Amino acid sequence: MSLDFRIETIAEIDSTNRWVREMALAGAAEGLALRAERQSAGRGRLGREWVSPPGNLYLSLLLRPPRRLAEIGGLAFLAGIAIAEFLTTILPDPAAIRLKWPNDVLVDGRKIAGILIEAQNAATLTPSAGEGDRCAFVVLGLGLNLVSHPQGALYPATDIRSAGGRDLSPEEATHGILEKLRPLYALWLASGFAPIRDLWLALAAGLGEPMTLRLGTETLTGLFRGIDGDGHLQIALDSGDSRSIAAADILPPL
Ligand code: BT5
Repeated sequence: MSLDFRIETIAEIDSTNRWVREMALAGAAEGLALRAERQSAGRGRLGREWVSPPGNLYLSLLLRPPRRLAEIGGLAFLAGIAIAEFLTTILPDPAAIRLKWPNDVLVDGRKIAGILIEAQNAATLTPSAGEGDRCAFVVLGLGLNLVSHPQGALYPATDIRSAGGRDLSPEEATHGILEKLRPLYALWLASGFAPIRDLWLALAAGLGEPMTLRLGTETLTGLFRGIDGDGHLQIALDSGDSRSIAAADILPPL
């Protein structure tokens, strides 16, 4: 099965994720995509900002996978793999490209791309229809730094030009990433998260190494043990316990 994307472009918008979500609520079909030249209010996770000047890639895709909400987190891993695979065709040193849990792509330990998955619960849209925890749609947003990156972010950043890659336009990057994403999405639909997890682990940064995690006001230190079948991070704590973490931030260095 192959998914065809219908890519619209716009010079400026607050957030491509916000717009695609609005179109989805109005009934747009799977495959709608919006690319903006810049965003005035690009968003990250947990209400954070995504710095979005002209020259970089800001893209949001509308997907309608017939899946439960609990399974949707797998798409963030899948998107990271797609971006990493694309970057191996662009950057001089493929070994420098790594994935950081849950949703970042790193080059030489610096964040080059971020992914924001926003899923809509079908039951909220049609409360009487007995939808359980079915997903009505997902907006998969991705930002990839092509020619510039912000300074002073919590996690150090980079861009393709700074990392020694060749100059490429946001259009070219869009097509290159979608080409990698299509077969991965088909694989996920057909076989679930297990093969995605394997691909992700093969590209993961810092496996088996010390890590620091921030969960709200709590800080955890231990060894990064990988991810489980739900995409939760596995950490072997310095205290000797093991924990499985659904959501947190990894602090540098990883
Ligand atoms: C993310 O959040 O990494 C998800 C970013 C998703 C952006 C895309 S762009 C198209 C679509 N439309 C949207 O409105 N969003 C999506 P998070 O893991 O929370 O990381 C955010 C943090 O990364 C910020 O708090 C900064 O520290 C840092 N940051 C912000 N802009 C950055 C950039 N351009 N490059 C690298 N790091 C950045």
